[in-house]
Parts: sequence; C-alpha cells; structure tokens
Amino acid sequence: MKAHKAELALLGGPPAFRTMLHVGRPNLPDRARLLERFNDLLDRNWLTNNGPLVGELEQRVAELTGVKHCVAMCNGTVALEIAIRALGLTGEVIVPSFTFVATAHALQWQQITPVFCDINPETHTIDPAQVEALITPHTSGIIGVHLWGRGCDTEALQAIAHRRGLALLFDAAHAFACTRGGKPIGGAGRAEVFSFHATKFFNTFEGGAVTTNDDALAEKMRLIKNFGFAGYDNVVEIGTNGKMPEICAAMGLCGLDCLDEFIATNRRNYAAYARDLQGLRGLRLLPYDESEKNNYQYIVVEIDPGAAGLRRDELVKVLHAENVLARRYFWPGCHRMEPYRSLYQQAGRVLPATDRVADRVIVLPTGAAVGPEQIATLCSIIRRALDRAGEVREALAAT
Ligand code: T4K
Repeated sequence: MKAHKAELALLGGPPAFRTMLHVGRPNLPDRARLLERFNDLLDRNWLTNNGPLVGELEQRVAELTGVKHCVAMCNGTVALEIAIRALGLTGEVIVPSFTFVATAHALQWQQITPVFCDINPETHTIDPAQVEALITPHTSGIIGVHLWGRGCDTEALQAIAHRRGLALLFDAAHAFACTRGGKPIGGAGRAEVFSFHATKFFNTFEGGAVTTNDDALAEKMRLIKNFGFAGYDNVVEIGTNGKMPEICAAMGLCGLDCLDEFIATNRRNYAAYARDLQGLRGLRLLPYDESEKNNYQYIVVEIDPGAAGLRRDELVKVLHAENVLARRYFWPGCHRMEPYRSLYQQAGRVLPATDRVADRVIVLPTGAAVGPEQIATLCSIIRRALDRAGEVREALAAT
C-alpha cells in the first residue's frame, strides 16, 4: 500500500514528532521563585547537613502526608536502604518482583534476600493472598510497593504482618500526594519511602524521604543518614551519608507550591489518553480510582498481543520510530535481572502474573512537557499501528 500523508514512520513516513517525546520529563516549578531560593541559600552559605530548607521541606511533607515524621534523604534508594536497616530487617523480605530494581537492590545490598511475590494482574501491586505462602522462619518483613501511585492492599498486608510478627514497609516512590481509602499514603506500616527523583511528578533533582509515625524509628534513621553521629565527635551507629542537600530542598519547596498545578496537568493528560485510546481492541489503559487522590504520574497501557495483533515490543518500536520514547517499565521483572536471575532461578515459576504483565506494559509520556494535541497524535499512531498490524509486523521483520 502506498504511503499516505499520515503514514507511520516504519511504513515509510517521517516521524510524527520532530523532537523526542520522553517519558519522565521533569516538571519544573516557577523559575524566578526557584532562583530566589537558590540566591537565599547561597547568601546563607549553608549548603547541606540539615539546613533550614531541608527542615522546612520535611515539615511540609509530614503535613501533606499526615505523619509525625518525615526524614529527607539524598534519593529514594538510599531512603529504602536506611529504612530497611533502621527496621532491623534480616534474612528474607517479601517484595513484588514487578517494581523498579531499586526495591530489590536495597535489600540485597544489605545481604537480605528479596523473596519475590506475584502481583494482582488487575492492579499490578503485590497480591496479599500469595504472601503468606512465602513466609519462612527467616522472613523478617514485607515491602509493599504502591506501583504507579496506586496504593497496594495495605490492610491485608498489615493483617499478615501483625499475625506473623513481621515488619511492614512500603515503597511509595510513585505515590507522593496520593491517597488510599481516602487517607494520604505515607502513614501505613512502620514507614513509607518516597522518591523525589527528577522523573517523578514532584522532584528535588535527586531526593527521597521516609515518613513514619514511629518516634524511635525516625530518630534512628536521622542517625544513620548522618554517619551515625549523635552530636559532634560521638558516633553511636554504623551510618552512611543519606543527607539531602539544601539546593534539592529548595527545588522541593518550590515544587510543593506547584503541586496542584502538576497534578491538574497530569490529570488532564490522563483524561486525554483515556478519551483517545478508547475502544482500541487489545489495549487497556490502567485506570486511576477517581474516588482517591492521585498524582496521575504514570500513563500505563497493557497490550494483549492476541487481541491487538501486535506484541508490546512491536508497538514500542513503532513509537520509537515516531520519536516517542515510551518505556517498558518494569520489564522483565527483578527476578529476571542479575543478580536475582542467577541467585533465585526458581523465582519465575511462582510469578506468572508478573511475567505476563511485564511483557505487556508500555508507559507513555505525560507531565508538563506533553499536551492534548501531542497525545492525540500519539494515540492516532497507536490506532494506525493496530489497524495495520500485519504491515507493521512485516516492516519490522524486514529491518
Ligand atoms: N522504588 C521505585 C518503585 C522506583 O520507581 C524508584 C525509582 C525507586 C524505588 C528509587 O528511587 P530513586 O533512588 O531513583 O530516587 C528512572 C528514575 O531514575 C528512577 O528514579 C525511577 N524509579 C524509575 C522508574 O525511572 P530510568 O533508568 O528509567 O531513568 P532514565 O535516565 O532512563 O530517565 C527516564 C526518562 O526521563 C528518559 O526518557 C529521559 C527523561 N529524563 C530523565 C532525567 C533524569 C529527562 O527528561 N530529564 C532528566 O533530568 O529510571
């Protein structure tokens, strides 16, 4: 068939987007206000080590999440590591495999074995019904991940943790400013861990935080993130350097002032995707529960290859050819990455939903860098690719 005006790039047309449309473009706050904050901190000449901006950010995050303590950290991964250490986890900890690899690494880094649990394929979060069977005498805790900002079943996990005497921690890297059951995410389990990385809808360049209602735990994490120092010259713990610098807190404070705006933009984009992808056979847009507060940070679609006529990886290639850098988060699942693939070769056998979902998910661009017109174009690319699946497959086979 001859190329027409709106021909797919793979079938001979030019890329639909001249510049790359990325997943994870940072949302930036008001630049003048940010530069003002930068100037203030330079004038103060206090750059890190628990400066006033970090204190202010911690207070505002604690208020927003409705918890007693927020401990700001240099990134989400170190925040996870420190929370795990402060909780005294050892031996084995149950985690979903369908998550960013940092969740597993934070355990393995400390010689703790991540025991991978399957997910509920509807929600993509850990399936509590499968947790109990994974508990052994070596299990010390459970880490639930609020994947894509959708709260996992905290009540069911809490009940298991309580019954079996396990510590419960949440990786809330995606779930800042979200609620579960109407309550802000941040106060469940012993602690919850946020990421404020540049790719998150709210960022501090790099950064993260642990929120908790546990006074002793908060105190311990403050010690650990500062080398274990309890005052000048007095070290009482093995610590590390997990501190957030002032410039990151400045970014965070300005971002907090724009939080509603960031969420409104993401929500508008999600609605545009929902409208423009409607009715596509074999494609499912993971819904947000509108009865909760969401940050709408991740636009997640699942491709059923049988019904869609294209495999996920084929559609990703179509999008890349059009300059849309869609991502296959979190393929192939932690259990299929090193060192876990070699260490726990049997893990895949108990993770059928993880394997199926990881093979089907595409994350699409959103945030302030994307508008409804671009979304309409992007969705029409998907529509055309599915309409002409046979030709697309042939074109891909020829490359
Ligand atoms: N737990 C979970 C569930 C997580 O998802 C994460 C992090 C963590 C824990 C750990 O938190 P952190 O230690 O990171 O605070 C990105 C992020 O680096 C990572 O923070 C995030 N999850 C993960 C889901 O995504 P990559 O490897 O995909 O990053 P990269 O460099 O490919 O960037 C993604 C896209 O963003 C690119 O298309 C380009 C764009 N981008 C990125 C940056 C940094 C920009 O446009 N500007 C930028 O400044 O991991």
